[in-house]
Amino acid sequence: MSRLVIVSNRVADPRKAAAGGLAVAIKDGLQQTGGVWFGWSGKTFTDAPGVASHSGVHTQTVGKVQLATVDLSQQDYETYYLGYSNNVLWPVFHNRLDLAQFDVRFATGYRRVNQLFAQRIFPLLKPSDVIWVHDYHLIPLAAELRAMGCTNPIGFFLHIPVPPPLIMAAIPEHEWLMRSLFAYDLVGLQTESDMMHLVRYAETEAGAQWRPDGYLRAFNRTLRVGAFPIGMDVGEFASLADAREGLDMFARMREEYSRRQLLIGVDRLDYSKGLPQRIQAFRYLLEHYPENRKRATLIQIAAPSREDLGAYDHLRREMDSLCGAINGDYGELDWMPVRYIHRNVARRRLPGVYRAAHVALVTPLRDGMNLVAKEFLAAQDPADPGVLVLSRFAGAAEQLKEALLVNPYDSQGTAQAIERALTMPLGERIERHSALMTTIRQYDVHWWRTSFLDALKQAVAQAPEAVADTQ
Ligand code: ADQ
Repeated sequence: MSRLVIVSNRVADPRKAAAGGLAVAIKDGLQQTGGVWFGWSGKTFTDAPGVASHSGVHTQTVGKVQLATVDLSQQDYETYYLGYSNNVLWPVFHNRLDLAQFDVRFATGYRRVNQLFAQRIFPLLKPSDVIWVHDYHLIPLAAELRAMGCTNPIGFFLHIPVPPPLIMAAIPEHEWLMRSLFAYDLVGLQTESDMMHLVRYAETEAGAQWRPDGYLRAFNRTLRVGAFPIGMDVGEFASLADAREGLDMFARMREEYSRRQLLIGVDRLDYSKGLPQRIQAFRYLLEHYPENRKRATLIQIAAPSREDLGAYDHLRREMDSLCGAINGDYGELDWMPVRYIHRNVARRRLPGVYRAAHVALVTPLRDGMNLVAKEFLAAQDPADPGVLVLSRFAGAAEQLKEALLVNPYDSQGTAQAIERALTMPLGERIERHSALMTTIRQYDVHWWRTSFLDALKQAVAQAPEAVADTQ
């Protein structure tokens, strides 16, 4: 069996349980075949420009897995990570051209760190290794590896959405990015609509030919493209829910909110997650459906995220102000409409919190998939499940059709859906939940990993010229 080499911006220690669904999936895959997980250590050092390329590899072995990391110079952190990854690619891919900061130094740093990664990974590779690269930080990595003579199968999975072609074309380096993608053997995306955006982009901007069997031909390369919606580890989550802390949390929440109907939101504090719009929709609900006053409480947990970036600081202040205003305007001595918690909640507590909630509000303006939606469903009591209100702009909406789908920009429509969720009869709740569970069980994280890796093997077997073309 081939050894798996995972490359992602950050590496999670497989021994730590807090890591979340993706880390679980990757850890499982690595432990089966043995392998390497390579990424940035999260540490930076201050040094002269460009010195990052001299950072050595730190290695640590955990069971059959070798963790290999590099440090980044402060300059690379600012240009590659904050600059190009999170001030260009993240906003543009989430349709927020207004927040993008195009700066040629960012693109240079992005390329430099991808080269550094390639230089450090290449000597670790064995001829039979299969390489799986993750996410927007590392789009050009395969091209850099190929330039060094790497002929291993290389797959790429993009966790965030693909924007419509014209929005993609606003990135000054879009042609270079796209050409780089063709150095992979397989590009996996979250949804069919992401796939169509990529195919349309490649057809219009690069004259690519799309074969209905899932292959794109351009730049003298053949690239397999497919949708592999990421799933969750339903079993792992169920055992967390049944563990003592999960049960304790559930009991405490149910007791605390015994006279209320609880709504829950769990997100990173990110402008893609539609948090201000969610508070506005909840405000609309209290205004126009007054029976919910003194009854419905929204707990919004928003984990701090990318705090070194200005757009996130602005969002934080906006949320403080919106939550303060709704509580000031509607709160009573014995009831506050919104409990806003700007902190991370330990993963082992999440199932209890989800299960105590009657309704989950998962209303991003744009999201690759959104695993919170799936986790909420997996944590419910099948005999008395809560209701998922889900943005149609989350990748998860393509699969989770039995949720109440909303347009998060429309506060009136979202408020109506919340009202419907709060008053939904038990029979309908059970029916919807059971259909949704069938989907998330079938397309779980193990399905995601194995179907991606099988497709990668197949892509290499069926298009042998793909690797040869780049040499
Ligand atoms: P994220 O944008 O981080 O990920 P999401 O999928 O919603 O989004 O969450 C990932 C994990 O973080 C979940 O396991 C969730 O429980 C946890 N989490 C989120 N907020 C939390 C909080 N406040 N406290 C504790 N835990 C929290 C990117 C893409 C998504 C895609 C994932 C996986 O943006 O669209 O679903 O990758 O591919």
